[in-house]
Amino acid sequence: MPAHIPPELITYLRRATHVVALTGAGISAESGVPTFRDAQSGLWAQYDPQELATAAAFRRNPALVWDWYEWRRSLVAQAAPNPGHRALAEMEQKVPHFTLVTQNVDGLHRQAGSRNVLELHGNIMRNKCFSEETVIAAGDEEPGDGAGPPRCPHCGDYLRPDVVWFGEALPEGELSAAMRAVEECQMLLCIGTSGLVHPAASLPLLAAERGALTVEINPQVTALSQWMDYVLRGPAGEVLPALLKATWTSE
Ligand code: BJW
Repeated sequence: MPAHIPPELITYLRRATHVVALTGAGISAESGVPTFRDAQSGLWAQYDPQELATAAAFRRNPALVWDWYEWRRSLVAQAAPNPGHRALAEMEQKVPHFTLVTQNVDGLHRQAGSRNVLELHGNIMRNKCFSEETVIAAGDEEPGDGAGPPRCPHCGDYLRPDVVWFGEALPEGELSAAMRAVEECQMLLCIGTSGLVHPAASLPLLAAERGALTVEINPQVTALSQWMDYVLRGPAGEVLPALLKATWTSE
């Protein structure tokens, strides 16, 4: 049963001219993509994702980190957008200015039809050179040494997924566009994120500081819950379609 949606929240959303949605792994959970801090399954159960998503881990054991990403890519390749992704794509059509800021690397928002998407942590389906950081198109890689990752066709170093690891800077254009949108919006929806990883986790606080109404959509309490104006407890795949319907079918 989806969370109760307060009527004043519906009125606010209906009148808002600029809305930001910040999403995290939870929105893709109902598509079968495990959240980042979920227990890993099978072979990977013995590894902590926070220990694998670093340049130091890749340097130490490129084959191990590459294989982990190959496993996750196979999950993403089988996944399809769920009603939560689709509700956000539809909301973009209703709100005059709608910015979707995602920490997810799975590309499911664009697949669902969202257009104004800022990917803060990159995209798992792209590769780049470990040393030069040039993005290498699929098919242009040089073969690796058997078990290891493929090689850069220009310099011969390893390729790595084009995602943001701990200790690395977020893509500058995406981060500054996200901050601008957050500073200007009237409402921020914070969906399916634990709110533990910065700078993404600071965005809802920045929105609140600038006077936007903040709403969390998550079945669990998070590090951000206490700062939110409204909390809708429930899975995004149920709460978002309910919010969309309540806001735009009774006008
Ligand atoms: C549902 C649901 C359903 C379940 N519906 N919900 C300030 C303070 C402290 C530390 C720092 C700070 N600033 C920077 C740092 C350091 C660090 C950091 O934040 N560390 C913390 C862990 C302490 N940050 C960084 O290192 C960042 N870089 C940086 O700051 O660089 C500075 C710099 C500047 C200039 C030069 C050089 C450096 C980079 C962070 C990169 C994060 N990367 C990852 C991996 C991406 C690639 C990959 O996927 O492998 O991004 S880590 C991981 O966490 C991934 C995620 O995008 C990110 C956030 O996770 P998310 O999405 O919140 O997922 P979960 O699993 O945590 O939560 C899921 C939620 O869903 C839960 O709440 C569930 O309840 C919920 N849920 N089902 C709705 N159906």
